[in-house]
Amino acid sequence: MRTNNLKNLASQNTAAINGWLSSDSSYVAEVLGHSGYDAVTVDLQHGQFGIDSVPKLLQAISATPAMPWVRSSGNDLSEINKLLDMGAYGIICPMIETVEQAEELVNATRYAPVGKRSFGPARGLLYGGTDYLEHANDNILVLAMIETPLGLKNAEQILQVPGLDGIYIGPNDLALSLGISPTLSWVDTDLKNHLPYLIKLCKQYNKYSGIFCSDVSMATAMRSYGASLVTPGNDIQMLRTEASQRISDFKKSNL
Ligand code: 3PY
Ligand code: MG
Repeated sequence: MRTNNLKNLASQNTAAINGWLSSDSSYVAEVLGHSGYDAVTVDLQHGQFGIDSVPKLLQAISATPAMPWVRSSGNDLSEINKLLDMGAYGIICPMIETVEQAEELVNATRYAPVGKRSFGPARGLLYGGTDYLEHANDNILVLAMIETPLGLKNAEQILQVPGLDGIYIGPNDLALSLGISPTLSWVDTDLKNHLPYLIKLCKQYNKYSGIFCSDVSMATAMRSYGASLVTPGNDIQMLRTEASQRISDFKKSNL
């Protein structure tokens, strides 16, 4: 089976950098994939497209060195089965709050005897290789999103669920559900305690830790705490930031 480079990077204690695709464009997916990211995640939860767009986006990422990942829209066995069959090499599942929900996620992502993933690997087989079935359980990365106070409280137990590789932290929802405005910088809120706590907990249990970051300085700080993978913003955010910067730079000339 094609090696999951993200697992290799983690075993070498090398940071992985992840691109985030919110737009329904295989061209943008391909551009991100060729930009040097180790993985590109198709965001089916908040991206502006439905599941029917996912195959073309994964095909585009598969034509690049980046690993194709998907954030599912929820913790749904049939949707997650389909995303893996479409060739996702990593699954990030939003809003996991309890051990039971983490176990359901493992059931949706792992073949028996570990879980209840149904057989029909389709594009997974094309991208992964003919021995996909034999190695899929060990090779595909499965991360539970911790982004609520209950998830935060149960994180230590969630991390010990067999078959789960680790967690992916959603700082925006975590802030919102703690009554903190997500527009505030994490350093000025209680997130400055919660984020390092979660990342260090993953280290303690030798588990994978990913985190969405608003910018590169946050990504750098999260890596300094030991995060395995950082996502410094999404495609649309980068486009808008760069466009606004160019307009503002031009206007400064007053010509
Ligand atoms: C969050 O920050 O809540 C996320 O889900 C990041 O995409
Ligand atoms: Mg979220």
